[in-house]
Amino acid sequence: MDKSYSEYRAEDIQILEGLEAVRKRPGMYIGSTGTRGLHHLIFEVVDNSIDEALAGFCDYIEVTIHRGNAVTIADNGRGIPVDIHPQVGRPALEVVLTRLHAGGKFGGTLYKISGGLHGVGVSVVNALAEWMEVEVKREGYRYRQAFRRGEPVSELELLGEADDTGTRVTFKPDPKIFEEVEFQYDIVHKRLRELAFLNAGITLVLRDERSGKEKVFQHAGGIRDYVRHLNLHKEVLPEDPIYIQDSKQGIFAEVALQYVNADRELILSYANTIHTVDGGTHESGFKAALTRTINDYARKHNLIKNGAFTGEDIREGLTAVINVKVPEPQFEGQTKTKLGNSEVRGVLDWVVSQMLTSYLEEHPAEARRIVQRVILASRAREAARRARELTKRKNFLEHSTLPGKLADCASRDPRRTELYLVEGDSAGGSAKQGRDREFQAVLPLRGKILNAEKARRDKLLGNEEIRALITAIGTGIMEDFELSKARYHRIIIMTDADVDGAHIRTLLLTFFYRYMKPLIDAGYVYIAQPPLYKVTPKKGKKEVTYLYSDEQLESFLREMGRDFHIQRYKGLGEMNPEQLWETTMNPASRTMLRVTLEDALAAEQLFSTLMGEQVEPRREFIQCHAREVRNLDI
Ligand code: 0RA
Repeated sequence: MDKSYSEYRAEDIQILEGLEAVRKRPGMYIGSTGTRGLHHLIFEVVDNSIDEALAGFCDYIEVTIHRGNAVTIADNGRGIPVDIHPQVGRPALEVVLTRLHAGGKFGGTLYKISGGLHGVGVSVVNALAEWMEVEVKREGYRYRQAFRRGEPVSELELLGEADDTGTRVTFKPDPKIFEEVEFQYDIVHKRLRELAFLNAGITLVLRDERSGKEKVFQHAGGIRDYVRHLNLHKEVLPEDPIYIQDSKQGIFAEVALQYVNADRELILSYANTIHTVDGGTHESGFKAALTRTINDYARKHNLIKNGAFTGEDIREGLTAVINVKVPEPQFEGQTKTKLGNSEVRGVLDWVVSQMLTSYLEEHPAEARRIVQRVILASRAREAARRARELTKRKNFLEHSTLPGKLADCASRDPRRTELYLVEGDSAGGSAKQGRDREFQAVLPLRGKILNAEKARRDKLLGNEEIRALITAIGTGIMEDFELSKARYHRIIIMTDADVDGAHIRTLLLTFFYRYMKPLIDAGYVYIAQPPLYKVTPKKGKKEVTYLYSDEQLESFLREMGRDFHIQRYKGLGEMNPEQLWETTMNPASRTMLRVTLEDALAAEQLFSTLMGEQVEPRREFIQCHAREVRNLDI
């Protein structure tokens, strides 16, 4: 890209301290040394490339996962500077890679991605890499330097001439630091797609040399495309998402929104590309403006008699993505996922009021339909409230006795207790025998009956399986939901590793997402990870090993080299109670996945596609995935 903008001088880089601190306490810098921290290494480097893009110097970023788990991040930004740093007397590249430094000082980037877990610097990645190699093209030349565990192992070398610019970082995570060094395609995929939505105009490419998978992310429509993607295969209003964008007081703000025919509300907010899971001032400014603007419009056009719509009525069925760029973001809360800058609230409120008012005035047909939707939501809420008071629904949810199929646990302390949702009666039997009945409860569910689940609430409550589930969990659903009434703080979905199992998991996640969303927000929902394989040596001591993925099996066989008998589990029913306990239920030895809102949302989207009103997307999906589905069911 254009070199004439390079205003950076080496003395801009502030030096703080060496990297021993990072290797001593990696968690302090990257959050954890588990899967999350591992992937953070990639995202840290990508964030640096995104910073180049935000500063206007980069529009292409490529991530390659190599065999053996090294990874390359390449961009076409200005390239890390290579001139000699005046204080240190070393090339700036070496300084950037070997010293912790203060962010926000380089090259006059307007919106640096910093705060939260991000923004710790490429040097942190270097420190936690077994080895790293950095190649830079800058000012007509190509350079290279290599490192090991954060220390340079070569001088900065001049490799030759170059007619473009960019940075290419390749590293292998240090197995001495990380418990797990296998990069997961899906995690990287998710983040790169998100970054492509948040930065319209940038092309991100993901390549996985282990599997040959490759994906290009490029969304000219930015967050409008994001909203379309979230609402895929749903009935939407308006046809094109409403898009709002403006800059005020150095703060850039954009919002895209659209309604769907459902009763959930989905607002995703971002600040400097960080997903602010706990919201913050950008979200509250947006909500305030949305409520006021819709009420003002309805009043002005005599669509509302007296009173006002509540924010909840107005947000029913809403999908919105909020994206702000703030020069000095403050992230609050334990997980640093809440935007704190108070000036942002006013900016969002102003920008959204102004532009949404214009939109409504200029699109009277859409505006009327939106208000009508809100009126329906408001009436439904009112009717539901009255019905609740009059009928036995509340009684049913609160006082009905526990379902007969539930094998409850002895403890009544929800912080300790777990509920296993198990597919089918036979696996249910093994789980009941294998569990620790002190704190583990088991509820067997029958897949076929669950299949009758329909979006309508009354139908839903008529379903016996669903009723058993609701009473066992104890929280009630939707407006009646009360987290404090949860009878278990871990609700664990345990299904077979086949198509039916995947189907039931999708159904359950969709149900939780639509009717008990706070349960997911609270982190109470888990997916059990039963082993896929049991291997026993053919000769010698018959020591049994359980393996949980194809990758694990492969590396186990590669390392051990001996002859093994391999059994692939087709279902939970093939394990006896002791095996099920040891491999999947025993807290001391099991692994579980905690379900995130994104996981549940993805399940809900899959469910809409498969079960929704629209036939065409379902046919397409089944045709597209027929092969994978067959492969799954071995
Ligand atoms: C320090 C200063 C400048 C850019 C960078 C570092 C930089 C780091 C990375 C990491 C991956 N890709 C990157 N691209 C750039 C500013 C350079 C200037 O002002 O010319």
